[in-house]
Amino acid sequence: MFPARMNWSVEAWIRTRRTRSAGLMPRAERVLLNDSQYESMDKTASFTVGIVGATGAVGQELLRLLEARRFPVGSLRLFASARSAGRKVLFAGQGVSVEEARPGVFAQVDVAFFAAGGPVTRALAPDAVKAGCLVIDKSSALRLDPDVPLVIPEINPEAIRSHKGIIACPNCSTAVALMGLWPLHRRFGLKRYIAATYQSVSGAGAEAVQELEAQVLAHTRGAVLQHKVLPHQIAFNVLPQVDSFGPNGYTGEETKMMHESRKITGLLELPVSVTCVRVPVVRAHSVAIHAEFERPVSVEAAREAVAAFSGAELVDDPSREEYPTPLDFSGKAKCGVGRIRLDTALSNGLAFWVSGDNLWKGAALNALQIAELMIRDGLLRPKAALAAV
Ligand code: 2RA
Repeated sequence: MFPARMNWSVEAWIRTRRTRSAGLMPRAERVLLNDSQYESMDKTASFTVGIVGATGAVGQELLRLLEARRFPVGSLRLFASARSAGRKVLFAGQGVSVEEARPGVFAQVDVAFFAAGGPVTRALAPDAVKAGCLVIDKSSALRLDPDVPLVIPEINPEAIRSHKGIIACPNCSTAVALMGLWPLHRRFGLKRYIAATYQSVSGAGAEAVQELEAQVLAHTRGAVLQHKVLPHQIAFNVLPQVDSFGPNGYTGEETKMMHESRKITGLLELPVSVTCVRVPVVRAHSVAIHAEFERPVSVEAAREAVAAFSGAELVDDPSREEYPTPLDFSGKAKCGVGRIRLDTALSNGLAFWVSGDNLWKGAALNALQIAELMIRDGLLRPKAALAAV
């Protein structure tokens, strides 16, 4: 079993150049265990954990969180494309070889985190399920499949019980928005919401982060700013496009936010209209939300509801110019909610702002929290233990 560590290891901090990119590395003191299910997990069990897409940005965050949150890893299998096979990745002070992700590799794996995109999930998740491995999927491939629960543990934890081998995680902008919307829905009854996102470049992958950095550097040298990952220059700019456009003029990202919000909240007809915008921020997405509710609202009651919600941190003191920012919420388990005020255009309306880590709550952390919950509730057991019964 890998050694459980109390704090971040030095090795974890220097793992790759990618995670050393400015602003991409969260500060150590922000790695919190206090929402981990560790204390109530079965610590006698140890799991064979797989990560598909281990060398990508989300895969790397999963490794850091598995260690920081003391997930009971007995054995670790790292999978990636054939190109990355053979590379060594450091986990808990030991080098782990990356294997090619292909059918047949899941026979011994208890739980596999898929973070390699829709086509890989479609190609390999059924094989993993057949091998008795629980798949926790970050891709968008199966999120709206009625047989696949789409789960944010602070919102719809009960949904994990209906899985048939695969549990999906929401898109990062949906997750961040819902961490602000959910406590307000519980208090006032959500009727509709309209939002604009401010999405960091890490949402588009490590290459987009490098593109932003290269553009900033080129600008300081008076050189031409080139782009190939994002559709236009992102440095000193904002792009009202995340993902490609559909026939109705909305992008894939905007459509995901609408459908996923409905599925997770259970408000199946919820009217949602979103404009998704890429901004030159390295890490953590923000969302400006205008929401209408069934019942009368007040700023005080809204602040109370947010402060009482386990997934959010209230940062809302206009007199001291205090509100959440993406820098402050990079590497935080919770999402920050602030700028809460009465909406001047909606009845029973509130306007507010949420910032949250797209690579953590929007991806790796949410996936890990699902596994922690499954273990805590006795729904995930090592295959070896099951065979011995
Ligand atoms: C983005 N939400 O930020 C996407 C990543 N899934 O581009």
